[in-house]
Amino acid sequence: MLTVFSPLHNRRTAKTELDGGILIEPHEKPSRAETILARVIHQDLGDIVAPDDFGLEPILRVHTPEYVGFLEQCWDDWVAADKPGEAIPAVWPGRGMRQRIPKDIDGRLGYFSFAAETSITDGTWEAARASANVALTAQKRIAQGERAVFALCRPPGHHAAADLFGGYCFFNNAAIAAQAFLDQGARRVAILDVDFHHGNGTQSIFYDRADVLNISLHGDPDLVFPHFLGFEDETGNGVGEGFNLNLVYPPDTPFSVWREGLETACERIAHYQPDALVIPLGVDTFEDDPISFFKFKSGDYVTLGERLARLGLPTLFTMEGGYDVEAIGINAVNVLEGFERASSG
Ligand code: SP5
Ligand code: ZN
Repeated sequence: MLTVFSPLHNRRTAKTELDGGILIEPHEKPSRAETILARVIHQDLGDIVAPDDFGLEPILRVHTPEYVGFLEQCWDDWVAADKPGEAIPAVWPGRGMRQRIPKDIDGRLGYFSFAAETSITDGTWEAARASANVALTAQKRIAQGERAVFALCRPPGHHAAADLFGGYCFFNNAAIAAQAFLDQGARRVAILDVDFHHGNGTQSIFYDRADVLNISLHGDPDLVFPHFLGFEDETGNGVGEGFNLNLVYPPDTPFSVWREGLETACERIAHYQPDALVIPLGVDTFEDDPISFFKFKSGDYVTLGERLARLGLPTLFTMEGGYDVEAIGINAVNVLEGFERASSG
């Protein structure tokens, strides 16, 4: 399987994540992508290519111009305002307040975010752009005939909405790639999000639409991040009614239980007959993940990849979460190797 990777992910090296009332070293750190890349090489998964630059146009198909402009400017505005640390939102347009974009950088940070764990730093813009280009390059390769491509995206994307960052995400790489398929003539695209967390950004981007079937399996948002979206009664809106599916699971869920939901998801996708499949791939479902509560074992990821391959669809994997850095390479590449084995066999 072809992998797309950009060393520019290293431009995002935040020093702080707000967690438990203190600033910790971020869970979402450069060694995540480097460890996955090392495993791709070690296992001889296939060629590794650098991304092309697609400019802002395909990003603006998913994100608002105001948001994109904010991300580009944020760090400079923060520095110009003489702030001592990294850019962290601390105030939001809560219930009953005005939904307008303020001039002040503190106001803008709150307007364009839904969580405070994700700080913006020097280089975040460049890394987020590179990550979107990684996904778009994978999309282009699939459009040119590749069966499956691994977009080794960092920073991740599935929490980012049209005009919100948070959950370590800035641009929604999976949504940008799905929209690119549609803009190039695909009639329908399916998204199957297997990260531990609900893909709230992806859901909100496509919630009113029938040309994208969005499915997410995740930890119960009554108990974990993103807390305010991802419940099973969210099924889509308007013409999009019936084209969003959330399957939620409690603490300590093993793969043997989760895979029943995977089966439901695969049946829905087969029935939908999409032209392409996008898999936001997080391995924070792992038993040793520091911020999650599922109990997947490394071998389970091979089984997951095998099942996805049996859908027989052109498939684009975007890297999302996974915070046990020691195991992240083995677990992510296990999915891809399982996929390859079931595709050729
Ligand atoms: C892409 C992705 O997986 N994003 C996840 C964002 C999670 N953000 C909230 C993290 C809260 C961590 N609380 C940790 C408690 C650990 N003891
Ligand atoms: Zn996650």
